[in-house]
Amino acid sequence: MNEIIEAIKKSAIVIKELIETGDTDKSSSENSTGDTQLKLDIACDVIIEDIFRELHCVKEIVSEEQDDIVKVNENGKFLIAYDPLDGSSLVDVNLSVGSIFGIYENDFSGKNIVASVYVVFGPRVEMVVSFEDSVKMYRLHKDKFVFIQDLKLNEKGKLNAPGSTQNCWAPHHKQLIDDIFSDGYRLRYSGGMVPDLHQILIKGGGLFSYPGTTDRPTGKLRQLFEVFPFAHVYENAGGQAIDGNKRVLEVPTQHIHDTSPCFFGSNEEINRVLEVYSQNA
Ligand code: AFP
Repeated sequence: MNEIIEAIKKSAIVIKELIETGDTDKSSSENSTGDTQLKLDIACDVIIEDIFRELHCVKEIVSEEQDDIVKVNENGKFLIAYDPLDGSSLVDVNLSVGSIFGIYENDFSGKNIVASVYVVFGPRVEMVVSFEDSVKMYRLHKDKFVFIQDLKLNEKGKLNAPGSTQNCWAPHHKQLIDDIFSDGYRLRYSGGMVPDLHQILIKGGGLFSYPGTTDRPTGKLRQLFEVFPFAHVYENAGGQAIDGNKRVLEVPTQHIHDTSPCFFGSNEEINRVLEVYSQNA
Protein backbone atom coordinates (compact mmCIF):
# COMPACT_ATOMS: atom_id res chain seq x y z
CA MET A 1 0.00 0.00 0.00
CA ASN A 2 2.89 2.31 0.79
CA GLU A 3 4.21 1.86 -2.72
CA ILE A 4 0.83 2.97 -4.14
CA ILE A 5 0.63 6.00 -1.84
CA GLU A 6 4.15 7.07 -2.83
CA ALA A 7 3.18 6.71 -6.51
CA ILE A 8 0.10 8.89 -5.96
CA LYS A 9 2.25 11.57 -4.27
CA LYS A 10 4.58 11.50 -7.28
CA SER A 11 1.64 11.91 -9.69
CA ALA A 12 0.19 14.77 -7.62
CA ILE A 13 3.39 16.80 -7.86
CA VAL A 14 3.42 16.48 -11.66
CA ILE A 15 -0.35 17.14 -11.98
CA LYS A 16 -0.11 20.27 -9.79
CA GLU A 17 2.44 21.63 -12.27
CA LEU A 18 0.23 20.73 -15.23
CA ILE A 19 -2.87 22.40 -13.72
CA GLU A 20 -0.87 25.58 -13.23
CA THR A 21 0.57 25.71 -16.73
CA GLY A 22 -1.43 23.29 -18.93
CA ASP A 23 -3.97 23.82 -21.67
CA THR A 24 -7.65 23.87 -20.48
CA ASP A 25 -9.04 23.48 -24.03
CA LYS A 26 -11.34 20.65 -25.06
CA SER A 27 -9.90 17.68 -26.93
CA SER A 28 -11.72 16.04 -29.84
CA SER A 29 -12.60 12.89 -27.83
CA GLU A 30 -15.24 11.75 -25.33
CA ASN A 31 -14.84 9.39 -22.36
CA SER A 32 -17.04 6.32 -21.72
CA THR A 33 -19.68 8.38 -19.95
CA GLY A 34 -19.97 10.70 -22.96
CA ASP A 35 -18.20 13.71 -21.40
CA THR A 36 -16.00 15.66 -23.79
CA GLN A 37 -12.48 15.19 -22.50
CA LEU A 38 -10.24 18.17 -21.87
CA LYS A 39 -6.61 17.99 -22.96
CA LEU A 40 -5.86 18.22 -19.23
CA ASP A 41 -7.96 15.09 -18.46
CA ILE A 42 -6.02 13.11 -21.01
CA ALA A 43 -2.62 14.41 -19.88
CA CYS A 44 -3.35 13.62 -16.19
CA ASP A 45 -4.57 10.16 -17.15
CA VAL A 46 -1.31 9.42 -18.97
CA ILE A 47 0.78 10.67 -16.01
CA ILE A 48 -1.00 8.37 -13.56
CA GLU A 49 -1.06 5.35 -15.84
CA ASP A 50 2.68 5.61 -16.52
CA ILE A 51 3.44 5.80 -12.80
CA PHE A 52 1.17 2.87 -11.86
CA ARG A 53 2.58 0.72 -14.64
CA GLU A 54 5.91 0.69 -12.78
CA LEU A 55 4.43 -0.89 -9.63
CA HIS A 56 4.79 -4.65 -9.13
CA CYS A 57 1.99 -4.75 -6.54
CA VAL A 58 -0.61 -3.55 -9.07
CA LYS A 59 -2.56 -6.15 -11.02
CA GLU A 60 -4.99 -3.98 -12.98
CA ILE A 61 -5.90 -0.33 -13.33
CA VAL A 62 -8.95 1.36 -14.76
CA SER A 63 -9.41 5.06 -15.39
CA GLU A 64 -12.58 7.10 -15.65
CA GLU A 65 -11.09 8.42 -18.87
CA GLN A 66 -10.69 4.99 -20.49
CA ASP A 67 -13.16 2.37 -21.74
CA ASP A 68 -11.42 -0.75 -20.46
CA ILE A 69 -9.39 -2.26 -17.65
CA VAL A 70 -5.61 -2.19 -18.25
CA LYS A 71 -3.70 -5.26 -17.10
CA VAL A 72 -0.41 -4.40 -15.37
CA ASN A 73 1.07 -7.43 -13.51
CA GLU A 74 -0.56 -10.82 -13.38
CA ASN A 75 0.84 -11.47 -9.89
CA GLY A 76 0.00 -8.04 -8.50
CA LYS A 77 -2.26 -7.84 -5.45
CA PHE A 78 -4.13 -4.58 -5.95
CA LEU A 79 -6.57 -3.21 -8.49
CA ILE A 80 -6.80 0.58 -8.76
CA ALA A 81 -9.68 2.61 -10.19
CA TYR A 82 -8.97 6.31 -10.57
CA ASP A 83 -10.41 9.56 -11.77
CA PRO A 84 -7.32 11.50 -12.87
CA LEU A 85 -8.83 14.99 -12.64
CA ASP A 86 -12.36 15.14 -11.29
CA GLY A 87 -14.10 18.46 -11.92
CA SER A 88 -11.57 19.39 -14.62
CA SER A 89 -14.13 21.76 -16.19
CA LEU A 90 -13.56 23.98 -13.13
CA VAL A 91 -9.88 24.57 -13.87
CA ASP A 92 -10.59 27.42 -16.30
CA VAL A 93 -12.52 29.31 -13.60
CA ASN A 94 -9.73 28.55 -11.10
CA LEU A 95 -11.80 26.51 -8.63
CA SER A 96 -10.40 23.48 -6.82
CA VAL A 97 -10.29 20.07 -8.48
CA GLY A 98 -8.99 16.65 -7.46
CA SER A 99 -7.72 13.17 -8.27
CA ILE A 100 -9.52 10.17 -6.73
CA PHE A 101 -8.18 6.62 -6.28
CA GLY A 102 -10.05 3.50 -5.13
CA ILE A 103 -7.81 0.55 -4.24
CA TYR A 104 -9.46 -2.85 -4.49
CA GLU A 105 -8.55 -6.52 -4.00
CA ASN A 106 -9.90 -9.47 -6.05
CA ASP A 107 -12.32 -7.44 -8.16
CA PHE A 108 -13.62 -3.94 -8.73
CA SER A 109 -16.59 -3.94 -6.35
CA GLY A 110 -17.70 -1.88 -3.36
CA LYS A 111 -17.33 -4.80 -0.96
CA ASN A 112 -13.71 -5.29 -2.02
CA ILE A 113 -12.40 -1.74 -1.67
CA VAL A 114 -9.52 -1.80 0.82
CA ALA A 115 -8.28 1.78 0.76
CA SER A 116 -8.85 5.06 -0.94
CA VAL A 117 -6.90 8.23 -1.56
CA TYR A 118 -7.84 11.61 -2.93
CA VAL A 119 -5.79 14.70 -3.72
CA VAL A 120 -7.30 18.20 -3.67
CA PHE A 121 -5.65 20.80 -5.88
CA GLY A 122 -6.69 24.15 -4.44
CA PRO A 123 -4.78 27.06 -2.99
CA ARG A 124 -2.93 24.20 -1.28
CA VAL A 125 -2.41 20.62 -2.40
CA GLU A 126 -3.73 18.14 0.18
CA MET A 127 -3.92 14.36 0.14
CA VAL A 128 -6.30 12.26 2.23
CA VAL A 129 -5.62 8.56 2.77
CA SER A 130 -8.29 6.20 4.10
CA PHE A 131 -6.68 2.90 5.05
CA GLU A 132 -7.27 0.37 7.83
CA ASP A 133 -9.02 2.30 10.59
CA SER A 134 -7.82 5.84 9.95
CA VAL A 135 -8.30 8.78 7.62
CA LYS A 136 -5.15 10.87 7.46
CA MET A 137 -4.59 14.23 5.81
CA TYR A 138 -1.25 15.39 4.39
CA ARG A 139 -0.27 18.70 2.81
CA LEU A 140 2.31 19.37 0.10
CA HIS A 141 5.11 21.58 1.42
CA LYS A 142 7.56 22.30 -1.39
CA ASP A 143 8.02 18.77 -2.77
CA LYS A 144 7.04 16.68 0.30
CA PHE A 145 3.70 15.64 1.73
CA VAL A 146 3.65 16.40 5.46
CA PHE A 147 1.17 14.77 7.86
CA ILE A 148 -1.31 17.35 9.17
CA GLN A 149 -4.08 15.54 11.07
CA ASP A 150 -6.41 12.58 11.43
CA LEU A 151 -9.91 13.33 10.13
CA LYS A 152 -13.07 12.46 12.06
CA LEU A 153 -16.64 13.58 11.37
CA ASN A 154 -18.90 14.97 14.10
CA GLU A 155 -22.33 13.39 14.62
CA LYS A 156 -23.94 16.42 12.94
CA GLY A 157 -22.69 19.23 10.72
CA LYS A 158 -23.84 22.54 9.27
CA LEU A 159 -23.18 22.25 5.54
CA ASN A 160 -25.44 21.07 2.72
CA ALA A 161 -24.11 20.26 -0.77
CA PRO A 162 -27.01 19.22 -3.04
CA GLY A 163 -26.01 17.93 -6.48
CA SER A 164 -27.77 17.98 -9.87
CA THR A 165 -30.54 20.40 -10.89
CA GLN A 166 -33.69 20.97 -8.85
CA ASN A 167 -36.07 20.50 -11.78
CA CYS A 168 -34.82 16.89 -12.06
CA TRP A 169 -35.22 16.01 -8.36
CA ALA A 170 -38.01 13.76 -7.05
CA PRO A 171 -40.53 15.68 -4.87
CA HIS A 172 -39.44 13.88 -1.67
CA HIS A 173 -35.79 14.75 -2.38
CA LYS A 174 -36.66 18.40 -2.91
CA GLN A 175 -38.65 18.42 0.33
CA LEU A 176 -35.70 16.86 2.20
CA ILE A 177 -33.25 19.46 0.88
CA ASP A 178 -35.68 22.32 1.61
CA ASP A 179 -36.19 21.03 5.17
CA ILE A 180 -32.44 20.81 5.74
CA PHE A 181 -32.00 24.42 4.63
CA SER A 182 -34.95 25.48 6.82
CA ASP A 183 -33.07 23.98 9.76
CA GLY A 184 -30.22 26.44 9.19
CA TYR A 185 -27.74 24.49 7.07
CA ARG A 186 -25.53 26.53 4.74
CA LEU A 187 -25.24 25.88 1.02
CA ARG A 188 -21.72 24.84 0.04
CA TYR A 189 -21.52 23.44 -3.50
CA SER A 190 -18.78 24.20 -6.02
CA GLY A 191 -19.58 21.46 -8.55
CA GLY A 192 -16.32 19.63 -7.77
CA MET A 193 -16.91 16.47 -5.79
CA VAL A 194 -13.43 16.41 -4.29
CA PRO A 195 -13.39 19.93 -2.76
CA ASP A 196 -17.10 19.69 -1.81
CA LEU A 197 -16.63 16.44 0.12
CA HIS A 198 -13.28 17.61 1.49
CA GLN A 199 -14.94 20.72 2.90
CA ILE A 200 -17.64 18.74 4.71
CA LEU A 201 -15.00 16.41 6.13
CA ILE A 202 -12.69 19.19 7.32
CA LYS A 203 -15.54 21.26 8.80
CA GLY A 204 -16.76 18.24 10.74
CA GLY A 205 -19.95 17.23 8.92
CA GLY A 206 -23.04 17.91 6.85
CA LEU A 207 -24.54 16.32 3.77
CA PHE A 208 -23.43 15.88 0.15
CA SER A 209 -26.08 14.37 -2.10
CA TYR A 210 -26.23 13.32 -5.73
CA PRO A 211 -29.57 11.50 -6.06
CA GLY A 212 -31.13 9.54 -8.88
CA THR A 213 -32.94 12.15 -11.01
CA THR A 214 -35.47 12.23 -13.83
CA ASP A 215 -32.66 12.74 -16.37
CA ARG A 216 -30.23 10.30 -14.67
CA PRO A 217 -32.15 7.67 -12.65
CA THR A 218 -28.92 6.09 -11.37
CA GLY A 219 -27.25 9.41 -10.63
CA LYS A 220 -24.19 10.92 -12.27
CA LEU A 221 -21.29 9.91 -10.08
CA ARG A 222 -19.34 6.81 -11.00
CA GLN A 223 -19.15 3.96 -8.51
CA LEU A 224 -15.57 2.77 -8.90
CA PHE A 225 -13.85 6.10 -9.44
CA GLU A 226 -15.87 8.50 -7.27
CA VAL A 227 -18.58 6.97 -5.09
CA PHE A 228 -16.84 3.94 -3.55
CA PRO A 229 -13.56 5.73 -2.74
CA PHE A 230 -15.40 8.53 -0.92
CA ALA A 231 -17.69 6.00 0.78
CA HIS A 232 -14.56 4.36 2.21
CA VAL A 233 -13.32 7.74 3.46
CA TYR A 234 -16.65 8.78 5.02
CA GLU A 235 -17.32 5.47 6.76
CA ASN A 236 -13.79 5.36 8.07
CA ALA A 237 -14.12 8.93 9.39
CA GLY A 238 -17.19 7.89 11.43
CA GLY A 239 -19.86 9.01 8.97
CA GLN A 240 -21.95 7.13 6.41
CA ALA A 241 -22.32 6.76 2.65
CA ILE A 242 -25.59 5.41 1.24
CA ASP A 243 -27.49 5.15 -2.05
CA GLY A 244 -30.65 6.42 -0.31
CA ASN A 245 -31.62 3.09 1.22
CA LYS A 246 -28.47 1.16 2.10
CA ARG A 247 -24.66 1.40 2.32
CA VAL A 248 -23.50 2.35 -1.14
CA LEU A 249 -20.56 -0.06 -0.80
CA GLU A 250 -23.13 -2.89 -0.93
CA VAL A 251 -24.43 -1.80 -4.34
CA PRO A 252 -23.27 -4.32 -6.98
CA THR A 253 -21.26 -3.17 -9.99
CA GLN A 254 -22.24 -4.67 -13.34
CA HIS A 255 -19.97 -2.50 -15.46
CA ILE A 256 -16.86 -0.51 -14.60
CA HIS A 257 -18.51 2.77 -15.58
CA ASP A 258 -21.74 2.24 -13.58
CA THR A 259 -23.08 5.19 -11.62
CA SER A 260 -25.06 5.25 -8.39
CA PRO A 261 -27.16 7.73 -6.45
CA CYS A 262 -25.10 8.71 -3.41
CA PHE A 263 -25.31 10.54 -0.11
CA PHE A 264 -22.27 11.17 2.07
CA GLY A 265 -22.35 12.78 5.47
CA SER A 266 -22.30 12.68 9.19
CA ASN A 267 -24.66 10.31 11.00
CA GLU A 268 -27.50 12.66 11.82
CA GLU A 269 -27.94 13.90 8.25
CA ILE A 270 -27.63 10.44 6.70
CA ASN A 271 -30.20 9.01 9.14
CA ARG A 272 -32.51 11.78 8.00
CA VAL A 273 -32.02 10.76 4.36
CA LEU A 274 -32.68 7.10 5.23
CA GLU A 275 -35.93 8.02 6.94
CA VAL A 276 -37.22 10.10 4.01
CA TYR A 277 -36.12 7.62 1.35
CA SER A 278 -37.56 4.58 3.21
CA GLN A 279 -40.96 6.29 3.18
CA ASN A 280 -40.69 6.91 -0.57
CA ALA A 281 -39.11 3.65 -1.77
P1 AFP B 1 -16.97 17.07 -14.45
O1 AFP B 1 -15.87 16.07 -14.28
O2 AFP B 1 -17.73 16.90 -15.73
O3 AFP B 1 -16.53 18.48 -14.23
O4 AFP B 1 -18.07 16.72 -13.33
C1 AFP B 1 -17.75 16.89 -11.98
C2 AFP B 1 -18.61 15.98 -11.21
O5 AFP B 1 -18.47 14.68 -11.70
C3 AFP B 1 -18.34 15.99 -9.70
O6 AFP B 1 -17.06 16.38 -9.38
C4 AFP B 1 -19.42 16.90 -9.14
O7 AFP B 1 -19.79 16.59 -7.83
C5 AFP B 1 -20.56 16.71 -10.10
O8 AFP B 1 -19.97 16.36 -11.34
C6 AFP B 1 -21.39 17.95 -10.26
O9 AFP B 1 -22.47 17.70 -11.08
P2 AFP B 1 -23.73 18.72 -11.19
O10 AFP B 1 -23.20 19.96 -11.84
O11 AFP B 1 -24.72 17.99 -12.03
O12 AFP B 1 -24.25 18.99 -9.79
